[in-house]
Amino acid sequence: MPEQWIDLRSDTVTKPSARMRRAIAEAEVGDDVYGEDPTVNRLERRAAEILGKEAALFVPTGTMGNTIALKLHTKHGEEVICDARSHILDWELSMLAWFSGCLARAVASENGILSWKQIEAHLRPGGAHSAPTTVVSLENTHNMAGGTLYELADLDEICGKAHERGLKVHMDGARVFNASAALGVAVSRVTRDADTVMFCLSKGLGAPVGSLLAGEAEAIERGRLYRKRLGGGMRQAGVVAAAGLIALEESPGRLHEDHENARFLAERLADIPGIRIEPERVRTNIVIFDISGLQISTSEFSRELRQRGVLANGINATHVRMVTHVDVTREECERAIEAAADITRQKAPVTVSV
Ligand code: TLP
Repeated sequence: MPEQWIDLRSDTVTKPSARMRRAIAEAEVGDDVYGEDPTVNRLERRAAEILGKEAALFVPTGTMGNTIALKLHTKHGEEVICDARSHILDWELSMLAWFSGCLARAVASENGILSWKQIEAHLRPGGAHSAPTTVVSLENTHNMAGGTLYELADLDEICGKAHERGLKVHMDGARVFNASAALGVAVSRVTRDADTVMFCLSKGLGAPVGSLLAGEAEAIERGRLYRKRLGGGMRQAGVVAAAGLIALEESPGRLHEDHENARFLAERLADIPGIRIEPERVRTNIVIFDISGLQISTSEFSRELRQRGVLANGINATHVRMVTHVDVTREECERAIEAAADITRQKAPVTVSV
């Protein structure tokens, strides 16, 4: 793929920085399945510290982190409450059913963010006729709702009430550092009351590979066995963990730039006839806009963008997603907007006045 493409498909597409590449080359390694990789051990300790948890486990992907977390908190035949557009429900190949033998109780929400009231209405007590709810899974930020996030007061209420009811709370925090940057609080404040938190190094933080699952030491120790069962025992994984340590150090402080670029994209897209988006709702790095006002499909829109050097995908028949990250500049966002405007000039329905 030519270097000059403006790649807004996801924040997963970032390439490791020069510092990360140096750290990769110089990483001290050992066999992590024996617990002997010093770089992985450092990364796990550092991640736990930053999130304010007892321990953390390095896993290859966010999907594996979520899968292990939900397994830790459930037994076969239970229910997990989540928003209806959650990643765990729509994009993880039914791992909740496949690995944990549980059902997702999907709760429809307007912006991906659940309230305790909505959760409470869907709790199942268990007994002769219903499977019990045992976990609440919160996606923060919420990917398919456009990078939306939980306000701290709502998070506190959900975690407090869930714990009173004996439920566990898992946070799919693939982009929890984006939530923390948008709220202007330490990430440990955002994750404080969740029993487990998964976050990705390989999204906004810009590392090439890896995610962490953090929680109580006892749970994380059990999680290590599930990671092995899932094929995630990675041996000399210090080579990738080394980049993760740099990502934790250098990336959280720059996420506001991605958020500003996303807001900029949203504001300019909103001005284009046929495109609909409410820019003030864009608070982190994901921009999802409605192109149903144009007479073309999202796949055709993506194809047209591609012909103009811009990569972005449709998430359904009517909406397109653009994600900002460390490898897109403001100037490239401007070019992406120009490409979208150019398509709409050619495709927008012509209004004929008589
Ligand atoms: N999201 C990817 C795709 O899978 C859609 C992306 O491009 O945004 N939780 C959330 C909220 C995510 O957005 C993702 C990945 C994951 C979990 C899974 O992470 P990976 O891809 O590392 O398994």
